[in-house]
Amino acid sequence: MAHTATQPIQESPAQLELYFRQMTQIRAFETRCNQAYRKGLAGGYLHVYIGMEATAVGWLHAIRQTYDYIITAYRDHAQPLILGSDPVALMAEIMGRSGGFSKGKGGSMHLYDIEKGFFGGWGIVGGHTPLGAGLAFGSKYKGEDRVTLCFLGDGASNAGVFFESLNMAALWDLPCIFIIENNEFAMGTRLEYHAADTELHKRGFPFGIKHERVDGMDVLQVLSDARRIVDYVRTEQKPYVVEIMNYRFAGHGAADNNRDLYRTKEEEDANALRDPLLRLKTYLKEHNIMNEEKMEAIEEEMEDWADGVMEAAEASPFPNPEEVYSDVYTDMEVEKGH
Ligand SMILES: Cc1ncc(C[n+]2csc(CCOP(=O)(O)OP(=O)(O)O)c2C)c(N)n1
Ligand SMILES: [Mg+2]
Repeated sequence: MAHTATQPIQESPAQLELYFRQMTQIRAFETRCNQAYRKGLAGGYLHVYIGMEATAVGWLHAIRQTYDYIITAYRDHAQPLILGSDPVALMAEIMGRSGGFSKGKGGSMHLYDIEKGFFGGWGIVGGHTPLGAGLAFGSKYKGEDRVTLCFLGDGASNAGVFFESLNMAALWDLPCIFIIENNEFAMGTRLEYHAADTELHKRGFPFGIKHERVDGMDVLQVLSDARRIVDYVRTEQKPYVVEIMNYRFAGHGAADNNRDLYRTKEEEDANALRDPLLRLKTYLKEHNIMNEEKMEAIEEEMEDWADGVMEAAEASPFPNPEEVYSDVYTDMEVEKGH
């Protein structure tokens, strides 16, 4: 989608540079995550966000960071990076080290940073969508004007619990934006094989929830749509269903080595032309905001940064096996009446 007069660019050169830096940073971090998995430095399940960077960057710059709430599924590395969570603690968690956010017991799928308003990182497909509704219920109940962003996948949009969440969100006018990241695949199953109606934003229709399909590859378009929708949800205190069009550049998870079983090289090559980083680079060049040299320097800087993050995370020791049962249950007193 080209930038037209209908999308006035309000971004300053410094903001544009920040979006470019963050998208490049996510890609470098995710590339290291895949490498760590292949080297046996990260176990369990690990899913990267390569190709979807513009979605998280655009949406997270449209909210009040650390005030508004965010929750997502297991493809969860990008959001905390954008929010400024400690990258070494993130990588250490992914590598199962004691310096991680959950002392290495959560792993890649369960990142968390509540101080930043980031509520995870959930592995059960669709299972976090009622939690998203619950976060929005909590803020509304307390009379706050927070907005909750609840990201979920195209596959998750078929889960029964998602429809229950939509019902409650509509019934109670919850300020929750359900952002369906349509990356065209649920593991190795293509969209048209898993969804009876592939226009996933229509999931909002039976509940009377406003819904629309938007582009997820152009960070400036994402920002402009996200700002408009966030503004509506914050002001009206009502839910919204967004279907954001992406493509999953990598395999489902780091262990997916058989992409050729469910898609062709031609399809991958065609989608590579939609690369959100490529698109932003073209924009920055065409508008004389940044030249090729400066962009390359930033890319190199991020590669070095990611190497440093990985090295520092690797230096963190593994948790002591005696701690296997600690922090499993909380002994926190729950205040009565809350
Ligand atoms: C309830 C449940 N069923 C099945 C799985 C196994 N599973 C993990 S990811 C996944 C696909 C989900 O695809 P999508 O929602 O499109 O998210 P994406 O991986 O594309 O981000 C499945 C079926 C699971 N984790 N939870
Ligand atoms: Mg998907």
